[in-house]
Amino acid sequence: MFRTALVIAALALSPPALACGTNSNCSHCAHGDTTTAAVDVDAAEGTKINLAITGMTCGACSTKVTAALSETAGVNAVTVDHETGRARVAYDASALTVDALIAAVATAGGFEASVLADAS
Ligand SMILES: [Cu+2]
Repeated sequence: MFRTALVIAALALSPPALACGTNSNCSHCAHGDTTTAAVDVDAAEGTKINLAITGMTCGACSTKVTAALSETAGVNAVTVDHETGRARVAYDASALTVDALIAAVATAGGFEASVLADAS
C-alpha cells in the first residue's frame, strides 16, 4: 500500500510529456523552447473562438502558432495545444475578423487553421 502511494506520487510529480525533443517528424521547427506560459483565455476580454490547427507536431510548433496569433493586433489572449491540434483565442471582433486569425496562423509557416463550431 505504501509502495502504491509512492508510485502515484511519482506520476503526479512528473511533468507533462514534451514531444518535441524526440519527434523527428516535425518539419516546422528546430525543436526549441516548448514552454508556453499558461494563459486563461476565458478570463480575457473579447470574443472567444476555437480553432483547429493542422500541421503541429511538437511543442515548438504550438509556440510558433501562439506567437503568430498573439502578435496580431486585436488578439487579447491565446492558448495553443499541439497534442489536440487546437487553439483558443480571445479577440476584439470589432478590430479583427476570423479570416485574419486564420491568416495569422498561416504566416507561422506550414500550419492551417479552421474554425471549430463549438466556441465554449
Ligand atoms: Cu514542431
